[in-house]
Amino acid sequence: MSVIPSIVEKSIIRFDVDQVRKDFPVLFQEVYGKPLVYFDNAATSQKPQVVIDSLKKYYSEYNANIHRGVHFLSQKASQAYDDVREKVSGFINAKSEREIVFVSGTTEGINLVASSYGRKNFSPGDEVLISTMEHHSNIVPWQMICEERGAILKVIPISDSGEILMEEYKKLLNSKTKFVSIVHTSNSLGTVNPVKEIIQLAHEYKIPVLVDAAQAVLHEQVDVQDLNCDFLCFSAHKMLGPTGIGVLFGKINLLESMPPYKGGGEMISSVSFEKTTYNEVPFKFEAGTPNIADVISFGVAIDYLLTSDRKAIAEYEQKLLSYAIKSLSDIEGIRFIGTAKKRTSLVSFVIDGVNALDVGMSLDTQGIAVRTGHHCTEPVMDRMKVPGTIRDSFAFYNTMNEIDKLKEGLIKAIRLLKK
Ligand code: 7TS
Repeated sequence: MSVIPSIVEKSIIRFDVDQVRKDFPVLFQEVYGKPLVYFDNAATSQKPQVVIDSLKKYYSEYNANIHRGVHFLSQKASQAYDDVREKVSGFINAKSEREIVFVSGTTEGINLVASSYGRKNFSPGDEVLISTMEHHSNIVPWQMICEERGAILKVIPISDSGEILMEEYKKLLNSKTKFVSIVHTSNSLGTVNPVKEIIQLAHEYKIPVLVDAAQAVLHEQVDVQDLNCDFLCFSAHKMLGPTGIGVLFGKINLLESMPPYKGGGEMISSVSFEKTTYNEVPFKFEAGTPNIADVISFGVAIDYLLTSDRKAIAEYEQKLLSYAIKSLSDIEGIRFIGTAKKRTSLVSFVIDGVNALDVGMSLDTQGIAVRTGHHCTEPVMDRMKVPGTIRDSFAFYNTMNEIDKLKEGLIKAIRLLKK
């Protein structure tokens, strides 16, 4: 990566965004005759050339199914695939690579835990806690399993600024609570939650906690041992990797206690019509041919991030955030939704008298990609009493100049729409 990795250099911030941008080919194009400004990074990040190249290399040089062929290609693919599990384990500081289950993304990770852990452990009258600011993927799987098991889904309220009300959370914890599932960083408000404290409080009641880290892993170092979370999920495509692959981390004793989620090849130890026995963790949860190519290129994305100066990146992204808040604040009629003290690099807002979708479409014609709507967090929109927001989510390859273009674009859109 183009960020200078030397320890000596790291003591002063030298983050060269122009160099970094060269790693991301998609950024160098025009949309409707305008240079692309990509501000939809919370939906999916762009991919560096090395990640793109690794997919091509796999398919053109060593495509083979893994863990079942004695031949050269299969062994090479198996080794590359297995190496990534170890890499992911190091990336989030898991105790062992056995705690890493490959899934298709955050959504599948949460569904796996809700189905497998929930079906085994929830009984009628038990309570499951989530917060108002969850993505739908951390709401619906819990609703489904609660309905099936007769358990009750309880919701931790949030403040007007979009922060978890910790006193309310404490009041909701009790001996009937069987699980807490909480988002690390909100995709629609930008709030970074005090997850470590949330986990500590739940553990006082011996309640396991799942952390949805989909929006966290690109922007900060997430350490599962430091957090002491029981489960954690994230998606590769939001952290420079390909779509279709993600991670469920689970503490080994919990994963071992859980029944399989899907049946098929790879997840078994032996099969007969009388009795089938299951493979050990994590393979017990990985039925069928896995997403080999995407796992391998996910490993390349992790390497890219690990060889970069993540502290410098985080500081740069916070600068982008401050700059955006400051410069967009003087747009007439703007109201930011989500003003928590600790926030990731995204802004979400509404503008008086104009529809968010119309603004998004107008920005698109100017080459600026933003997201509008409820961002799969409808309860957040209800809580904030807005139908949807305009969301600009930044990554380290974005620039202050692009934020200036966004401001100009917004002013132009408002002028056109208010006519
Ligand atoms: N959790 C959070 C906090 C998210 O932001 C998302 C996706 C998910 C879970 C689901 O991730 P997936 O990879 O399984 O789909 N968020 C968004 C978004 O903000 N815009 O598009 C997808």
